[in-house]
Formats: sequence, C-alpha cells, structure tokens
Amino acid sequence: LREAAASFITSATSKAGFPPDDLPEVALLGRSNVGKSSLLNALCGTRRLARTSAQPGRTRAVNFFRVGNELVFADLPGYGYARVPEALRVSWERLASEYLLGRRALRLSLLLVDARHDAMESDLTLRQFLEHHRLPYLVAATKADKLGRGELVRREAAIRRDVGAGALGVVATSATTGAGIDALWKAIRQQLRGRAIA
Ligand SMILES: Nc1nc2c(ncn2[C@@H]2O[C@H](COP(=O)(O)OP(=O)(O)O)[C@@H](O)[C@H]2O)c(=O)[nH]1
Ligand SMILES: [Mg+2]
Repeated sequence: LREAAASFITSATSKAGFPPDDLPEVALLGRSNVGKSSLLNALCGTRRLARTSAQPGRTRAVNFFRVGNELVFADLPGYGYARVPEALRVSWERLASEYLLGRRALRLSLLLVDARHDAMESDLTLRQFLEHHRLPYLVAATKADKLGRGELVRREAAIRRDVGAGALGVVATSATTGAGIDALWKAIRQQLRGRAIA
C-alpha cells in the first residue's frame, strides 16, 4: 500500500501558494540535513520524489506531495542551519507558523532528529511550539543505520526522554535500509484514523 502513487503537488513560499487542503496532511519538520527528503522518499517507496542534498539549508519553501487519495505530506524548510542569516530565520518562522497554525488539514507532524545526536535548542523550541499549540507529533530518529544496535537502543531512550517526551511516539528510521518505515506508516495511519492517544 505504501507504494501507492505519490506525486509532487506544488512548492509554496507563502500561504497564498498552499494547495487546496482536501486531504489529511502530515508535516515533516527538522533541521537542515536531518534527512527529511530522504525519509519522504522512503515513505513513498521512491528515490526520486523529493530532492535530497548533501548541502544543508537549500529548501526555502513548503513542498507538498500527495500519496494516492490518502494523505498529503508537507515538507517544510529545514531550520537551525548554523550560518543562516537573521532575515532567513525570520522568514522560516513566518512560513512555518503560517503553515502549522493556519493549515486546517494538518493532522500530524513528524519531527525528525538525527538518531546519533542530542536534540539541539532549535528542536526543543519546535517541540515546545507544537505542544503549546496542541499539535500532535511523532518523532522520527533518522539515520539509525549509522548506529550499532546497543547504541541505537540507548539513543532512542534519550530521545524519548527529551524531544520525544510529548510525542505520540518515537520511531527509529533509516532511509538507507528501510528500517522503521513500516512502523512509521503504521503510526501515521493510526493518528489519521484518530486512534492514537494524545
Ligand atoms: N546513512 C544514512 N544517510 C542518510 C539517511 N537519510 C539521509 N541521509 C543523508 O543525509 C544527507 C541529507 O539528507 P536529506 O534527505 O537531503 O536531508 P534534508 O535536508 O533534511 O532534506 C544526504 O547526504 C543523505 O543521503 C539515512 O537514513 N541513512
Ligand atoms: Mg530536503
């Protein structure tokens, strides 16, 4: 089922460019380079849907992808790139709040953190924002393939304690091996069906 045709809808740099919101929507949030585009491709069973990059900080728009008649993924620009000028930080915040606070179809956010590292201040700020506005979110701990099994278990526990404390769940994922992708789909669908416990 997850191979259901996924397609790019549009790219928007402001609310005026957002597409009609007739399907439930799932937002992807995370620092630049955390693996958002790669995870999106893995979720959609393709390598080519969203452009991945070794260079951080490139996306400045919300990219919308439709998965069959089921849902839309909204890939938000990465944040927290150390060298980002103040003006860009402010424009990220405007676009992100326009989307997160104004999008009626938004049902769930995926907050991506690198499984190898502790959450950064920008991740924790975003977590607070989501909780303050009662926006449900799942944490995806990305690049899990880069850790050995014991270390992954320890890192997952740490993530559950900090950035994941208010989340519906924490799922370790790898876009490279496909680990955690089915579990993430399951958690997404549970939430869209209204079965998850907030
Ligand atoms: N080993 C490994 N590398 C990954 C994974 N996901 C992303 N990457 C790499 O991390 C870099 C940034 O990925 P990208 O998806 O463009 O990140 P984005 O900026 O958050 O969209 C790229 O070089 C990817 O190949 C993963 O699960 N495992
Ligand atoms: Mg990207």
